Amino acid sequence: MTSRSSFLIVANRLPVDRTVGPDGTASWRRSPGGLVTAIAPVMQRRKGAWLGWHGAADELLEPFENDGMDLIPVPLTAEEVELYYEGFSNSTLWPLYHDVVAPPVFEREMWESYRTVNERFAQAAAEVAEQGAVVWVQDYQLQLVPAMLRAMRPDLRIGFFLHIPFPPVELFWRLPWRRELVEGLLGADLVGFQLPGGAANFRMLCRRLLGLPYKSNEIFLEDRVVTTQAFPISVDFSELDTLVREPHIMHRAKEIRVELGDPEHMLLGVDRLDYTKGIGRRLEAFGELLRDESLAPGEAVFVQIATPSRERVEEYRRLRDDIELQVGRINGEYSVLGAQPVQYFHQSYDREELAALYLAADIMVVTPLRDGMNLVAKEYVSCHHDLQGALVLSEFAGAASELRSAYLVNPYDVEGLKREMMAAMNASPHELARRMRTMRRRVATYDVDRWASEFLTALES
Ligand code: GDG
Repeated sequence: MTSRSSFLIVANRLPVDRTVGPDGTASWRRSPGGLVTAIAPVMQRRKGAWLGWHGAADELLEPFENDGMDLIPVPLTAEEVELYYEGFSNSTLWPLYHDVVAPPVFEREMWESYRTVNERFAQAAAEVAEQGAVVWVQDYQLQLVPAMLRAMRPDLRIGFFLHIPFPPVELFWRLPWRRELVEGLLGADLVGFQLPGGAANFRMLCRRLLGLPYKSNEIFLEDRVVTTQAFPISVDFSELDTLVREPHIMHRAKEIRVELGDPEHMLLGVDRLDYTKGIGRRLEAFGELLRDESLAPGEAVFVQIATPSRERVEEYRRLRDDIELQVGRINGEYSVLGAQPVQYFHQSYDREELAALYLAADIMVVTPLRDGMNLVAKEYVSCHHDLQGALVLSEFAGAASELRSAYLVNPYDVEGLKREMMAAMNASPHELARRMRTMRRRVATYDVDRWASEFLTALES
């Protein structure tokens, strides 16, 4: 591999996971998850390098190649995983940026660790970037990197993209380290957000906190201009569209329905097990539909895939217990012999099985309390070339601003949620096709390629 690159992605994680085969040999496999799903195809085409942590604490690894990408591991100690990753990133920033749907913790040693790790990432990027290279920094774990990197390498073109919402000024203001974070981001030439609202929150914050003037989407610093703009992330529409037309996926989708006992309706939820995703709300609504006898057990099955996530963070452990209690209660009350209304899986699936599940489901239920975008909603739409299937979608997901013909819901309003779920189940094929066609057109034209190329064009211009 080359020692220097003209195009660099800097992200908390490398886009691969290590797997150990039955004979004990380790290999790398592309990991699931929003960010990776979105960027890997772009990386392969541009033959760039990707810098990130490889997932094991206290281990130094040499750069390696996988799946056509040069991968440069950045080490983390076990203590840093606890303080920088589980701590400041996922116990402070994550809840704070998601409208405080869980209480953020503010601890100085977490902040110190965040700064140290960000410095290490910036240093590593500075070492491998060619003169004048384009560096694209990803997400909330690395918000200090742009300014640190600029100080080391003023020749670089630096972009930053935030995958999660950027909160209103009043919420961000609570952060004891608010100034450092904003100054960190302002080290970039281009700061990208999922929605125009996030970009507007950021500009407002720069004015209120640092007194910086702005005009339309440009913030004026003493010696440079920082552009802020929305780039709604998307999925690889054509890859999914092709995949679900494969006979073995279509066959598997039919098989899934049979295995579920041939219910009239199959509802599906696919999420990382995260408190922002509103899993409890949708289960509550489904449970009440059974209680009210709007649905009979056996008539509808709710399949909830809850991929294990951040399992060492206290809030996530509590959430798991709550959800599993709720699932147990609903099934205890409403199961009949041979038919369990909620099928819950705390497991990860491969992409093909996931595609078959999307294809099999006639109602996709996506009810986050707050979500930067939500790729699951767009993946579901990409899989329904049959123009059947309904998407029930939270107004608080970024995706709702594009997928206007979904059954839009406020997940805090359980009655509304029940109403829209029933409307989706009772819709005519004609109505479903009308909605699905509009949504597919949007995702097909604004796919992940377009997202990445619009960002990079804006960054390089
Ligand atoms: C963050 C932001 C933003 C899930 N379970 C499995 C699996 N997945 C895949 C889905 C989808 C991805 O993970 C999840 O993406 P989301 O967008 O829904 O949510 P976050 O993980 O919270 O992502 C979000 C995103 O970043 C991108 O910017 O949209 O708002 O929070 O692609 O398919 N994939 C496989 N097996 C699973 O069990 N293979």
